[in-house]
Amino acid sequence: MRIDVLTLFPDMFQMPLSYSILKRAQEQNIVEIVLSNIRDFATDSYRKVDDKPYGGGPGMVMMPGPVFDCFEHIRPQASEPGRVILLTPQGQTLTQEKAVQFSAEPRLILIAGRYEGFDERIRTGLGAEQISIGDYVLSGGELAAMVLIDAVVRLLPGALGDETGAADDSFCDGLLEYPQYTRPEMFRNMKVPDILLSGDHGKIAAWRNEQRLERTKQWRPELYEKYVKGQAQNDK
Ligand code: 6GU
Repeated sequence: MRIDVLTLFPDMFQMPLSYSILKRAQEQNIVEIVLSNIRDFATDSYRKVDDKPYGGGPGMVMMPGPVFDCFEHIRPQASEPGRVILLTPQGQTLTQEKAVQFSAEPRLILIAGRYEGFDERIRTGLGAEQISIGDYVLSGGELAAMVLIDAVVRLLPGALGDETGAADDSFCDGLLEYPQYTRPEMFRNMKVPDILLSGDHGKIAAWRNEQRLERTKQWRPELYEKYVKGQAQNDK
């Protein structure tokens, strides 16, 4: 997969991309992440990329020119046109289901905005879909783009050392994970549940399933309701 990121702050991406799974996935050519600085495509001597909104109002708006020029520079760099995604709080919320869909694409083109927003013609003219990472306001789309990249890249074949890894995650079937324990058996008077030490793999699997249901019901009742409805649907 190729992921292009159009941003005013490409340096913000260096740290998260240089550790752990994202680092290894790039080294192994599972993903190629190409950062482009929108400001490199500004045309005036001040390298201006934002301007006052028509009709008045507070703040500054990202100008369409530099974003279009940046986009048209990178688009022909790969044979695939790519799915164009604008990171904005107006977008649909990123879910595991969407991450799975994105992970099946050969190319994503992410556009991270700053300032009060994008000129509307960026969305319409580039045929972009909009994605948010939740109902709160960030100072820009960069952190959201990094969240999306992390969620997507770890799903690519070979990205996790252990191939079963992603299938076990919370949300892959709509339930939270079961509790995990490691050594020591007793820690500050807190003991590992006996069943995990029993060696009875059937009982352990059943216990873990119960725990997943119980925890989801208690902590994320809305996910639990959805899961139960889905199960009822499957039984029909
Ligand atoms: Cl994608 N951008 C901004 N600025 N704030 C957000 C967001 C994105 N997702 C949640 N909050």
